[in-house]
Amino acid sequence: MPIPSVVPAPSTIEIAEGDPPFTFSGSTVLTGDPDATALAATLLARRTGVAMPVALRHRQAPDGFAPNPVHIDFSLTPGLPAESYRLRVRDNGIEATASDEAGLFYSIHTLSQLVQGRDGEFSIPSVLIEDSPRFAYRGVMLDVARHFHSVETVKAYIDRAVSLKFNVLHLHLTDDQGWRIELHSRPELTAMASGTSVGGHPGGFFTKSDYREIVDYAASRHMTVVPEVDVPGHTHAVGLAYPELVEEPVLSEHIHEVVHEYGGSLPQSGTPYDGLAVGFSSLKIHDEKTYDFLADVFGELAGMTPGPYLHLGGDEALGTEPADFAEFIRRASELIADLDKIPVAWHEAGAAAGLHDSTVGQYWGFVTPIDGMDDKARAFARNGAQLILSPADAIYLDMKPTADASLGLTWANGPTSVERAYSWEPATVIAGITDADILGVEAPLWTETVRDLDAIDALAFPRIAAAAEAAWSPPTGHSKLRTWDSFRARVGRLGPLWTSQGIRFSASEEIDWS
Ligand code: TNX
Repeated sequence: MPIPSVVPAPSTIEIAEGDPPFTFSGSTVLTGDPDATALAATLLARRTGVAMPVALRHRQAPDGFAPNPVHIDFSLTPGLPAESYRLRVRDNGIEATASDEAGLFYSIHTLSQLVQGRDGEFSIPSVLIEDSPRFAYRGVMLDVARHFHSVETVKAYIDRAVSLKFNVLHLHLTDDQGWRIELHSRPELTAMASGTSVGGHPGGFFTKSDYREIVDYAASRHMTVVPEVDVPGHTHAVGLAYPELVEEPVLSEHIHEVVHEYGGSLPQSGTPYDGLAVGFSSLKIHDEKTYDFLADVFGELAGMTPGPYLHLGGDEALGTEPADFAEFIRRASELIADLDKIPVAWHEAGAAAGLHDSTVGQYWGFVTPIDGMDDKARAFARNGAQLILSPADAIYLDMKPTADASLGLTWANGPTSVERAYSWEPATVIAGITDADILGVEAPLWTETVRDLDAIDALAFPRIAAAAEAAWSPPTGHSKLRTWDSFRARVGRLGPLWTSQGIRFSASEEIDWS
């Protein structure tokens, strides 16, 4: 069977072997849904160099155009599930149908991937694809706290992610090293705590209008933004602006070890932190001023965020007593629920009695859980809420891809090969957790070592495609395409498309790039 170069693998694909392919010619016109035709014109022209006219009226060639043009037609028809589409390619035309704009949007990305050829000779094999997502939540996370990343970079990452059918951008907006979102209720945060990044590199922050620009850009690409304000730990930067809200840094053995390994200085009250250690900071748990602060921050963020989720962090509060942590998580999650948002928290919050029942958990343990992290994750499901799976030894995109890579970390059993990023199955990570308990899959990219878009690309690609397949495609065993060998063959054919999109992917030796 010829290799259909579609990633993530579609639910079903029939390749009409022997049938002539669709070829691009001067008489191809794009017809139908206006948004879809406009996007298809842009993406297909970028890939093929062939500019195709968009017909103004449905199924009609533009004036003065050759008779009997070959159509690529996009239409909305009721009947398919959300985000799903049907794509039929024949030599005499292409038809894409969906029940919603998101479905048509994804059909165009599939079409772009199917284009084969070079140097003016481009074709698309005759296929029939019927495709639906496995999970509703398909996320990528970008840490803009350890190193700040501009609106332009975030938009570029959105474009990359949506082309692999991701529909959530989780922005890690705050951490020990900086506060990256302007809030009118707490102006000191960005005024005092956004100036630097890891390594003493320049910092930055999003103004409220920058944030709106990102939210709107994402929405126009069928993507929801989930903002994270990480509390009660990861809050050293808060202390630069509001020293009365934070505890003294806990200088544990772990902190000394990290400083020894990576350099940098020990965290110090009132001084920006530019190292790589975690777990030394905390908001004051037993002070009402802390909850006034959270009410301001989450309240304003909720008003700026059209999506349903607010992420409260909750990870690695290493210096906080369990009872204090539980009390804090109870109040923070309730506050978010009272704002009519769904709280999201890293899996540690599952250990907190009183966690609001609606809180979605994000699991960052390993594919084979250790240290009881699976117990904490199961607690969310027991509450009747769902889980997002981000197994760190598979889809933490900030792990080194190879031992000699200059970028990336290694703590999660790194380096992480493309094969390891691919070879895991969501429903078997946490015993007792099945598809019904899983909201989705998210691939985080922490940015301790990541300063710009080239570095993002080099770490994310191609492993981000493995995460996309876990999030979108049928489970392992339910499709012939869901094997490592099929995946690497399909990914190997995406190099020219990725290059045409400006993606500086790592040409991993595990893949035969064609
Ligand atoms: C762990 S896993 C973190 C982050 C680091 C990351 C680096 C989790 C929720 N927190 O604070 O940036 O490792 O890989």
